[in-house]
Amino acid sequence: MSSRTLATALARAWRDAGTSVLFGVPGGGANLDVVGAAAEEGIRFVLAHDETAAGIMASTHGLLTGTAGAAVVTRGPGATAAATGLAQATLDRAPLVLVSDTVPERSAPRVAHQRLDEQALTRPIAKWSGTLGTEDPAGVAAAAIDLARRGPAGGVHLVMDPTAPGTPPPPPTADAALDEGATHRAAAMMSRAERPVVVVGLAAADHPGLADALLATGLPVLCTYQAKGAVPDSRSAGLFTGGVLERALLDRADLVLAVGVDPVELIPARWPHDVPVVMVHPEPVDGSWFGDPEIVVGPLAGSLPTVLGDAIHRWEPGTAGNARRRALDALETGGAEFGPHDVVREVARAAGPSTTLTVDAGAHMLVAMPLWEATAPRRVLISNGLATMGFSLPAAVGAALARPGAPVVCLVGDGGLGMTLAEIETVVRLDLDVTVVVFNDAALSLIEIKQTEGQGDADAVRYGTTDFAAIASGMGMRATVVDSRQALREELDRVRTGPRLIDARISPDGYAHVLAATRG
Ligand SMILES: Cc1ncc(C[n+]2csc(CCOP(=O)(O)OP(=O)(O)O)c2C)c(N)n1
Ligand SMILES: [Mg+2]
Repeated sequence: MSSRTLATALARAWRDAGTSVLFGVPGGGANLDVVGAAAEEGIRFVLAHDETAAGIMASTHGLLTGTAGAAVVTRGPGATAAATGLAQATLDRAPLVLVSDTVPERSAPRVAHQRLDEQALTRPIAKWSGTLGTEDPAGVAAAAIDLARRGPAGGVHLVMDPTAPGTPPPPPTADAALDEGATHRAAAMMSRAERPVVVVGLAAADHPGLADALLATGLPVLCTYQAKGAVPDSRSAGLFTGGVLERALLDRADLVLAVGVDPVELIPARWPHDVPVVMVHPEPVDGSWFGDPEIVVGPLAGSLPTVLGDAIHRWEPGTAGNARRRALDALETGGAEFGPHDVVREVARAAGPSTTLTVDAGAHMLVAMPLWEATAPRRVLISNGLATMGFSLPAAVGAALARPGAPVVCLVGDGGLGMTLAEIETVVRLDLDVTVVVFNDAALSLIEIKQTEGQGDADAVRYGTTDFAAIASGMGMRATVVDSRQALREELDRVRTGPRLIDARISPDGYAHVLAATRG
């Protein structure tokens, strides 16, 4: 069998699943076959600069279009460079099918060049890793795509080898049936509670009718980072960070109802609240972070109405709004210098309601996530399960292609942008409406504020100042340096669409306060 035959089987399976864009960095014949076969099936190829970036673009595109993201990389260094992208998809529960070629099994005894055990490499970071080979490639490709999409979604790695039989993915497990006993126990707990707080997590973010159902109860609702907007921010009680930001509200709760909260969203801090917890989840889930919760497994459409019941609870009117405002107040620094709060507020002011925001890992995230108001789920995208730097620019590319005509704002630190800089050219080449805003403090600020005596000095966490505007200009992107709130405002008013970059020279002074107010 030829690699083209395998590529065609995969491209057809992608097409049948609704995939419209393939991302990647080709490295030779077999993976160019994937590019060519995809084109024949009407799937557009988008060339990235880096394999992890290609994976993040693809998984974001898959997440937002409800299909499976598609990425192609070459054997050896292509596969190793894709590792973080694959892990991001897996731990952030985004659907991705990554395909690489390999030194074919038949030539492996004499070819050592670029020969790696690619499946051993990706097995721990993929939802599943297997070979697309001669036995039923169409069936294997379709099953791999299905596996990537099933909740919890994740990254699947297919290694193309036209000389090997291939490995079928594990058969799908049946969707979990509703656990009636647990549903009724949970409903009884809820009806006894006077002040339950609801926490919405990523597995419930897209559940139809969720916001209406929760708001109708009058209960305060917190959303995890990845579920931000599931209940519009203007009506929620704010973010569930797992730290101290929402603690005043949770201290008053006598029950916590976690809806679709995936343990991957929960930071390593200990759960400090000694109240009953009910978890409602579409699939079996590990609840040990919360201690010993009552877990209701099954379709949310079946469990949630019963668990919510119709009891009247005892929260004072305005509780959610007060909790949200208290959290925002706690994050204020009162600093006079141009800082991250100014940047987020100005960019948010200029952004239209259809904007998608992507946020990177770093101290700027701690300001951006609570201050930005989301009106709908999946409008704010962040890597939280892997929490990888270098997420937001490739995610912005994936989001802009998934939502043509709608603007994307990419917030990123100078450290994270340094990791993905070349994708600025991708934004320009594709002429995407992406505004990149870099919080340029020439430092790994989140690490600097955590650094203590005996952990190195400034050299361990600080860079020299980089002129990101000059770099972006060199790649053909409109770009400006701003060093005041006024200058930022003027630039945002002057130019309303991307591709463009704003290099915001901020003071990181307020971050220590923000970290303490968020995490304690
Ligand atoms: C790929 C990767 N490497 C390292 C880290 C650990 N880390 C988390 S935040 C951070 C600093 C980020 O610096 P920058 O992008 O400049 O953002 P800032 O904290 O300054 O806002 C680091 C090193 C990570 N999350 N991901
Ligand atoms: Mg920085």
